[in-house]
Amino acid sequence: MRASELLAPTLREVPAEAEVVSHILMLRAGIIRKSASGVYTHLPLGYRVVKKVNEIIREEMDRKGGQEIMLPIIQPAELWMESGRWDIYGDELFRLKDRHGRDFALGPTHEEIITDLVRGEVRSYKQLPLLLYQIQNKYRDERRPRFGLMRGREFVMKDLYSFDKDDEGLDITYRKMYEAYSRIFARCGLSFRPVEADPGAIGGTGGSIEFMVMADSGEAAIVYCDKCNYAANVEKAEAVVNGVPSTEEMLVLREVATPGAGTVDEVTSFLGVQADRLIKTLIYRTEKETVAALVRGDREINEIKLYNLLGCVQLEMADVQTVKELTSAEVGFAGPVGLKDVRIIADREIVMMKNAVTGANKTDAHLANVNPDRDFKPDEVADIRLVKEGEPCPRCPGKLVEARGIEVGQIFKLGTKYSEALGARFLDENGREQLMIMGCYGIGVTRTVAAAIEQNHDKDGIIWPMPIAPFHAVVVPVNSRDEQQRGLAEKIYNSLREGAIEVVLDDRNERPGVKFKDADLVGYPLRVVVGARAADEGIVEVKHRKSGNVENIKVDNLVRYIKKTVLDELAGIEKYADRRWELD
Ligand code: 9G3
Repeated sequence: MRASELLAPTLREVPAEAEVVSHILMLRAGIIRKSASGVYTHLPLGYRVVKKVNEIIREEMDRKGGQEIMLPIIQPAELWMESGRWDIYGDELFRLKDRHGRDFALGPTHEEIITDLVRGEVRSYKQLPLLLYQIQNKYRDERRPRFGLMRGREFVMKDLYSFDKDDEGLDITYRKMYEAYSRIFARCGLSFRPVEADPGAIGGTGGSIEFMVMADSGEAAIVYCDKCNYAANVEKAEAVVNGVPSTEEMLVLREVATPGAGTVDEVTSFLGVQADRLIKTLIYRTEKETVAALVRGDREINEIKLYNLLGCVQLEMADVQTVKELTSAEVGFAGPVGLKDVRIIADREIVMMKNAVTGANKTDAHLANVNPDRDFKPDEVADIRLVKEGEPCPRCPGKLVEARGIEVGQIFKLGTKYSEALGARFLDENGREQLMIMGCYGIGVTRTVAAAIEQNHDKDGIIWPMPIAPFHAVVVPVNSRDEQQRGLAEKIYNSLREGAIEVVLDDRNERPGVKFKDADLVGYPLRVVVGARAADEGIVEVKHRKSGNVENIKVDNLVRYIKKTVLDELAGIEKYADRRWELD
C-alpha cells in the first residue's frame, strides 16, 4: 500500500471529548472517525485490525466446533415479548417501526433470535451440542457513549450461542469456550485475566466469567489475589468473614443524642467510636417491597449482591419521603431496632457485633449498645458488602489487589432461561421432551481493538502487537526528492510484498520527520529507513517500534531479516497461546 493513496489522515490535535488514550490515538492515527455520538467509521487502518481480530476469533471458534452464521440485526418485537424482555429494556433498546407500523428492535444481543431459529430446526438429542456464532454489529443506545469504541452505540461483537442436551454438556462447552477465549486474547498479544463475574441482567443458571484486559482506563473494577489466580469483578467478589464473634458483655441499650450527626463520619467523631462499631442502615425500594440493608460502618454495600439476593427487577435507594415515613426521622438516623414493615437484610459481619451504635429511628438520636438478636432480628443474613484491596482472598491465604480492567469478553451459562421462554425442546434418548441447555459467549471485537491500544502505546503513539497490526512494516525513503533513494525504496517495498510482508511505502512528499512521527503514531511494528547509506553502502536502518531498537541491515538480507522478525514475533505469541488454559 502506498501512503500517498492510503486514507489514514493523522492529526496533531484531537477533540476534547477524547478522554482515554485509545480514543485519542484512534482519532490521531486515522483509525476511526466519528459519524455520530457513539457511532464510528473504521478507516482502512482500523478495519484491517478489526479483520485480523475477527480471523483469530473465527479460527478459535471453528476449532471448538462453532459454525459461523449471520443473524439479522432487525429483530421482530414479538420475540422480545415472548422472552419478556421487550418491557424490561428501556431506552437502551433501539426500537423502530416498519412501513406497516410493526415493532422491531435493532439487535443489542441475539438470544431471542437464535433460540427462535433453533427451536424450529432442532428436534433430537442427536443434533446436540450445537454451537452457532456470528460476528456482527450490535446496537445499544447507551445514555452516555464515551471512550470511543470502548462504549459505543454501534459496535462489532462475536456472539456464540450453545445448545446442549444437559448440564454436563453445557459444562464441556463452557470449558471449551474458556480455553478458546484465553487463546484468542493471547493470540491478539494482550495481557488479560479471566474474572468471576455476576450473571447480572442476563440471568441464567449462574456461572459467568469476564475476560478483562488490564488497563488503568478500564471501567471495570476487579480484585485479584496476589497468590492464587482467584480474580473477580468487585461486584461479585466474595467477602471473607474474618475474626470471631465479639466476646464483649452485652451492655444495656441506651439512646444517645447526636444532634445533626447523620453520617458515619459525624457519628464516629461525635461519639468517639470507630466506624466498625456502627451498623449502617440503608433503605432500599424494589418493585415489591422496602428493604433495610445493614452493613458495618466501615464497609460499603454491594448493590449487585443485594439485587441478586432479592431477586428483584428494580432496586433503588429509597427516597427521603420513604425514609422519613419508615423511620419517622430525618435521613441519617435509620436503624434496625424497632423498624416495622420492612425486610431487614444484614451483612454477615453484623451478627458478630456486640454493643454497636446505630440510628435510633429518631431525628438527632442514635442507639448505643445495640446487640443483634437481642435488640433486632434480621430477616436474612448474607454477604452484601463490597470487598476492598488488602482483604483476605476467599480461596487462599493471599491478599486481594484492586485493578481496573476493560471487559473484552464474557461467557455465560444460561441454562433454560431462553429455551423455556421460547420453547426450544428436543426429544432425548428415551423419546422424552427436554429443554435445551444454553450458553452464550460474547467478545467485543471493536472494544478489543481499543483495549489493545490501551495496553500497547507510548508517548509517540500506538505499538501494535504483530498479530493484529494493520501492516507489518513501513518503508520510508528519507529524501523524497532523491531519485536513487526513492527507486531503492520502491525496490525494497516490492521485494517485501513478494515476500508476503504487509508493507506500506511512505511515498508522500513530506519531510522525513513527519514520516517518522506518523510511523510511530500509527504504530507499524517495523520501520525500514532508506537513507544515503542505502545507495553508498547498501545498508538500511530497521527500527523496532516496540523495543525502539535500530538495526543496520544489508539490503540483500532485508527481506529475510524482516520475514524472520515478523514470523519470530508471531511464533512467540502463538507459543504463549498454546500453553494450557485451565478453567479451575
Ligand atoms: C438489551 C440491551 C442491552 C443489553 C442486553 C439486552 C447486555 C443484554 C447482556 C448480554 C449477554 C450476552 C450474548 C453475547 C454475550 C453477552 N446489554 N445484555 O442482554 F436489550 Cl438494550 O448481551 N449476550
